[in-house]
Amino acid sequence: MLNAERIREDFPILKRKVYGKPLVYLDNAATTQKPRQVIQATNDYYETYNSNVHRAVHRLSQEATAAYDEAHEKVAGFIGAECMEEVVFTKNTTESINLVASSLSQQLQKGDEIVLTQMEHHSNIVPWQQAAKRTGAKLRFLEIDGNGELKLQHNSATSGMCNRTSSDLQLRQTIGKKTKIVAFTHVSNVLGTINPAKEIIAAAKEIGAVTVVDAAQSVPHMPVNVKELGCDFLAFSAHKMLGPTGVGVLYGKRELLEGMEPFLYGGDMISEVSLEGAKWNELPWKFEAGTPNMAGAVGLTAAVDYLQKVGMENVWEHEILLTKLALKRLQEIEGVAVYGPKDAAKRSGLVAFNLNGAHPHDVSAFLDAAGIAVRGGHHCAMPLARLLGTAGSTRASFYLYNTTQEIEKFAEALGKIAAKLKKPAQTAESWAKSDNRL
Ligand code: 7TS
Repeated sequence: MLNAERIREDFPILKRKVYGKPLVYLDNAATTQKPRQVIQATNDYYETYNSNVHRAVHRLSQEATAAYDEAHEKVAGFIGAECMEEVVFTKNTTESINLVASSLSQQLQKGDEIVLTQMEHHSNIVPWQQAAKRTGAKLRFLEIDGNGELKLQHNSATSGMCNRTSSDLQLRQTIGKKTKIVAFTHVSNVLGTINPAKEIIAAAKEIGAVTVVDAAQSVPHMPVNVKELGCDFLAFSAHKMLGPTGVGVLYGKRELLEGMEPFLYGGDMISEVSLEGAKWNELPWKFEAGTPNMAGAVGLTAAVDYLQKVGMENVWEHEILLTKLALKRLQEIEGVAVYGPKDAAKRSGLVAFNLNGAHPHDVSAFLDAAGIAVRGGHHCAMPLARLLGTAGSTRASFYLYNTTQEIEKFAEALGKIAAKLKKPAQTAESWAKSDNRL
């Protein structure tokens, strides 16, 4: 069990006030705040050993190189990768997915299929749309039900096959012989749904498809081990896990990364260049062209250290506690429609909702006036918003430094806003029943 009050001491920004009220920061799915340890590590880098990496022999460059390489080692250990060669640093999750989509698309042909889900962030849709356009491949989507979960558990009565679970069958209706890539979000940034990653990956493996996991909303919040998942690629962002902006991670199985073409070309990603051509550097540098974000990498090391000291099991347990409380309080407010699984065990630490037909931006603005930071809008998942029949939603998302008192404050403020708004609401129940709209 973690001590959120103690943890808050490490986050200078959490002491500030907004409009004279204590800040309640519940926009962690967008980006997280940084502890002093991360800020300090970044400062130390600039104040004492700032230098370019993998280039000069001078002392500063040696120190910067060691710290930059150590960041890869640290991340490899954090996610259970075999070695640092499997950890490529990018700018963010978006760039990590673009890298995979761009490199893998060179192996796609007309008629091949790429399977995504209906709950993807734009970062895990648009790169694949472009890959499909370039190659003639087709996109297919694992569908979601009215509860905001993938439709994997249905039709058990109709399966009629031995040694096959019903979910196996549902997966196999979409993931088939033509599927070359299965790319899906581990946790939805809108619904909070935790997808059955192992099951999806196993189904993809069976037909030899490559798997790409968008872990932007899972790695920061729960223990994630790439070997246990069995995925080929996994992407996430440092800024969503207490680290600096401008650093993303792409995990890739060594043999797959070795067989892929680079994404960007230039300095540091080569081993040899002549006027006629070039040879690529070894992993992971082959995919890290140009001067990287050294200070960001050092900050990421500090962020991983911080999370490991707290313990990812504890982070996760704390978020479940906050989510359960938030769900309970929101359901007590008349006119609130919460999206995603009702069962807190099936979801991560965020809650998206609508209130009395009010625009999410208005709800967010009301909450902002009370010092409560949430996000309103489509959350970069427009296809999902459309499926839900909404223009968007208001989303409160939690992290290790949030407290139960903050959830109470948030619910209390929302209760007051609800009382002001009179229009008839679309309730969670009516939404859940409208499965045919999905
Ligand atoms: N995938 C998921 C599931 C995400 O939630 C996000 C960011 C990304 C990819 C992209 O991450 P980036 O670091 O490359 O931007 N999601 C959000 C959000 O929900 N609100 O702001 C950013």
